[in-house]
Amino acid sequence: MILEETDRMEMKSRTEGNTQCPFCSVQCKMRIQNQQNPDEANSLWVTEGVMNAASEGRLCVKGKNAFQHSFNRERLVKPLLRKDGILVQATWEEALNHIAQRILDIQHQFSKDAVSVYGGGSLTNESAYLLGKFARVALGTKYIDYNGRFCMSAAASAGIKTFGLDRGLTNPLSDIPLAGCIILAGTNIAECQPTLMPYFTRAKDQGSLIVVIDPRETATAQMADLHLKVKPGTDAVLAGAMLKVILEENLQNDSFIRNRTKGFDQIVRSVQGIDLNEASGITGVDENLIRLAATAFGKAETGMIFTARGVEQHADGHMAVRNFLNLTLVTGKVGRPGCGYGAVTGQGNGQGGREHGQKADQLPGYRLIENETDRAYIAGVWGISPHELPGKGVSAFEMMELVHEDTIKAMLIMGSNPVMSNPNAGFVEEALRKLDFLVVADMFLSETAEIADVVLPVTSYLENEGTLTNLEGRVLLREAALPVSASVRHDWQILCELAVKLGKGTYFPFSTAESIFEELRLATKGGAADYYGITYSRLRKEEGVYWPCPSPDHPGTPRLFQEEFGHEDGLAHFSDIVEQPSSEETCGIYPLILTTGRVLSHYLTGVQTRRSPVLTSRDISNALEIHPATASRYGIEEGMLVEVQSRRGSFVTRSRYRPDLREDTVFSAMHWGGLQNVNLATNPKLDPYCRMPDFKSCAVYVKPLQ
Ligand SMILES: Nc1nc2c(c(=O)[nH]1)N[C@H]1C(S)=C(S)[C@@H](COP(=O)(O)OP(=O)(O)OC[C@H]3O[C@@H](n4cnc5c(=O)[nH]c(N)nc54)[C@H](O)[C@@H]3O)O[C@H]1N2
Ligand SMILES: Nc1nc2c(c(=O)[nH]1)N[C@H]1C(S)=C(S)[C@@H](COP(=O)(O)OP(=O)(O)OC[C@H]3O[C@@H](n4cnc5c(=O)[nH]c(N)nc54)[C@H](O)[C@@H]3O)O[C@H]1N2
Ligand code: SF4
Ligand SMILES: [Mo]
Repeated sequence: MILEETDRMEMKSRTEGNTQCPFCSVQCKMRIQNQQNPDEANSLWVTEGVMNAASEGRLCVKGKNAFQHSFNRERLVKPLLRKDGILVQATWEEALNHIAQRILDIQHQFSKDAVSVYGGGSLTNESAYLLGKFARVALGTKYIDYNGRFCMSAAASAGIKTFGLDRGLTNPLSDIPLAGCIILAGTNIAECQPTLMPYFTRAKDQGSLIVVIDPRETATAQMADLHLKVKPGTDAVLAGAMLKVILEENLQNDSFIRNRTKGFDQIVRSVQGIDLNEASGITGVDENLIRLAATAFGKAETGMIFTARGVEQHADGHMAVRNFLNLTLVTGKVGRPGCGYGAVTGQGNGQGGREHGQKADQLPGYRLIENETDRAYIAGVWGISPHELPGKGVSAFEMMELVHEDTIKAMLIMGSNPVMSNPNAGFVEEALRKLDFLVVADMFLSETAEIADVVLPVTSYLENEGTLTNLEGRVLLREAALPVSASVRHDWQILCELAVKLGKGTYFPFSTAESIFEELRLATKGGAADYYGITYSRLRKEEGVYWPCPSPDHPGTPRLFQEEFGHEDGLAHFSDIVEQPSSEETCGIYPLILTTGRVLSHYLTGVQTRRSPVLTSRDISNALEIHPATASRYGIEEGMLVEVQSRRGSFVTRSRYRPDLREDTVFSAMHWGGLQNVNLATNPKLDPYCRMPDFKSCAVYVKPLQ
């Protein structure tokens, strides 16, 4: 697994290039340069931010040090094949032949659907698009889903129901300082999209009032004028209570409601049932604070609401977001400068990754696999007959359930580490071990790759050209900063080569990322996420283009819904208010609520950031954040080793006192595996609308281990 000397020399001989950070959805542009220090691989390279409209030249500590994992000695450089129980190096020819043979055997023995595909939001648009096509055309399986199910699905489905269209931010980032009141609900921008913080501090300098809704006093909450320390899992109730206040205080925007929405009367009826005092009891937020936040938002001329995973990763995440969207509609704060909604997208290509067919029910451009017109259109682009297109599959976690039920026998995972990132991870690891055949394409031997039958080494962000769509819906071209070492492949190349081996090569004739993008343009033409007007040459000239962009002379759409919403009637649709949380109940045995999330220096399952010396030295292991009063109740001292046990499983870590945390809540990050993996405890209960698991509220007990 050690990088071969020839590859190391090849990398050292390259000197500089422009690229984009491989991590979060801001997609900061940067320049990487080799300082020609021949001895130490990691000290050779320096990065600096490059000026562009989203990050304005800034980089956070993760982006600055991302190159360290790309040059890490543990980078995979050869395919690995399991022989006699051990992963050994193989040639590409050997590995791809073996995969094709096993896939054909399994499909022959069981069915086409016995082989499944699991994608990710780090893949470029080109690879994500091709993965969807590969599943439907080369494999003919309906079972494909991706890690965005755990990330964006609640906000995406809520946006579609309310606005008729889902795009992370309805407005460009430059609108943020124009907002008179900003609600940040379950989003920790300061640690998760750090280079966006100046947009919010600029807003504050211009007099904006900032409301943060988070059970913890995060670095983001520290800039808030009002911090609502909500009990995890109760945001839907909180947003409903805020709506009640806005209506009671007569702060609604009647003309907007009349001209641009439908369903308001129903809302008026359903808020009548809300009792502020009761809502305060459920959410743990003082009634007065709820009133202050709601009136501030209602009275402001302009305002924006942002939600992220704190609100969305619950079994009622979809409805919780819709309740927040009701607030934007009732006050008429959407579709104009400084007025809009943002689901703060997570992964580098979390936005584009969710548009082009990695999702079980989806075809490119947000087309639907169950819609006859959409099927016919895409079948036409792909040169197959519509009846050859499989139907709708199931969500990511449900695929794991189908493995346990023996329906799915094989899986190809590209750009995800589900052994760590799925809820109830013990059950998921069991599923993946049970598969007849598991293939993982990754840069490293991740926790999931370790148990695979074949591991395929892929290029990193430094070598991989392609487009990514940032949280604003702005499509960006990431050039390859460095040439590819001969021994690794791009994700899309792997798919093309495998398609040939499966006898479907004619549908995958691509030799460059751009040639795939050309087909993607066509496939999205006329769809909701329309990329038809976007070309590589435009992306090189302009600083990215916002979709929808239906023709080459169209300027793109930075601000959505200025005149019409995405529904056929052109209106936005209010939704019913939720009055009760759906999270797991605490009890005498499991008295505390565990919520999970992130820290600044690590990224997702940490496969990349734990291999960066600078980043890993900032946070070497996980911690359980706990209020000192709660800790003393359970005999836990600061820094003690503790076990956190839920109804499903437990993880072990050290305690960290957080006097600013709610006393009924503990928090831990998701970046560490093995015994430290929080997902051994989390709840796989799925949201009925979008199949999002309840990552952010499960009942636990905590006990000291020393
Ligand atoms: N440093 C870093 N940055 C990242 C990532 C990373 O792993 N590390 N990952 C990227 C990805 S893929 C994503 S999806 C985004 C995630 O970005 P965020 O959603 O901002 O990150 P989280 O830490 O998961 O959760 C945000 C906040 O929600 C709070 N929270 C927990 N439960 C609740 C609740 O019930 N209600 C409310 N209102 N708040 C709650 C947590 O205390 C936390 O501060 O970040 C992206 N950026
Ligand atoms: N408890 C808890 N669990 C969570 C969350 C939470 O807040 N709490 N958040 C959820 C969220 S929002 C997300 S997005 C998921 C993410 O969880 P995962 O889907 O597991 O995401 P990563 O950790 O980024 O894993 C990506 C893997 O792909 C590899 N990789 C990176 N880039 C590429 C590429 O271009 N090609 C290929 N082939 N491989 C690549 C990396 O090395 C890594 O091994 O986790 C979810 N799980
Ligand atoms: S992690 Fe996000 S904010 Fe930090 S440099 Fe990368 S893209 Fe920018
Ligand atoms: Mo995410």
